[in-house]
Amino acid sequence: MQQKPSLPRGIYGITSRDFGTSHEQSARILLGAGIRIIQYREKDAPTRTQYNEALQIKQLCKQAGALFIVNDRIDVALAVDADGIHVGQDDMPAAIAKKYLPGKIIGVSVRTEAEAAAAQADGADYLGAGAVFPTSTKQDSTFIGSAMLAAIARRSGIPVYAIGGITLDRLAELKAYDIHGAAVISAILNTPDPQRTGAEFVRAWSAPD
Ligand code: TZP
Ligand code: MG
Repeated sequence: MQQKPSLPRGIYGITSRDFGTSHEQSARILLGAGIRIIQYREKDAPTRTQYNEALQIKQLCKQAGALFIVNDRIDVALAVDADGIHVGQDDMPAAIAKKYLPGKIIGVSVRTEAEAAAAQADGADYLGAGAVFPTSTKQDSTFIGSAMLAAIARRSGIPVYAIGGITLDRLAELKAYDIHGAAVISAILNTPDPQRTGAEFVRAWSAPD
């Protein structure tokens, strides 16, 4: 089995159709901004639509040399040969995702150190910790605060991406923690020029403090 690709540091892009772009358009924007890990996140569309969209975005990521992760759906990830899957605490267990997607990247959403430890024990390759700050993008999310993010990142043996309510202003604070990167939706896509904003995030992550 091939070695898993290494997870890019910095900004983790997530597609959305909540802010006036299609999933495909948001993927093009995020890739154009220089982001090198993209997650397709769709909660409602029919399976065939998800398959078609995921296939399209997978091709775009491949051309750009970016990793492609599918949210929630093991079947869609499998069908389009995605690089990985991202599951939350109410989704398929990480261990099951790992079983059916051998060799693929497994990401798990966590809110506590206990969830982080369990995800690692289940074989997760990275964690999404959050929501760090309040966000209206995911209505059912609880916000954990930056102290909890710091605690999870400090004790984690695998890469941690911060998620939830992350803005350019807050990125500087988060960079002080031992995180691998930050996942951002609205602060990039819900702006007048999202590709430019995305590029600003990429620059801000790499800029010296
Ligand atoms: N998981 C925890 S918070 C969140 C997800 C998917 C939404 C993040 O969106 P935004 O707009 O960057 O706050
Ligand atoms: Mg989920």
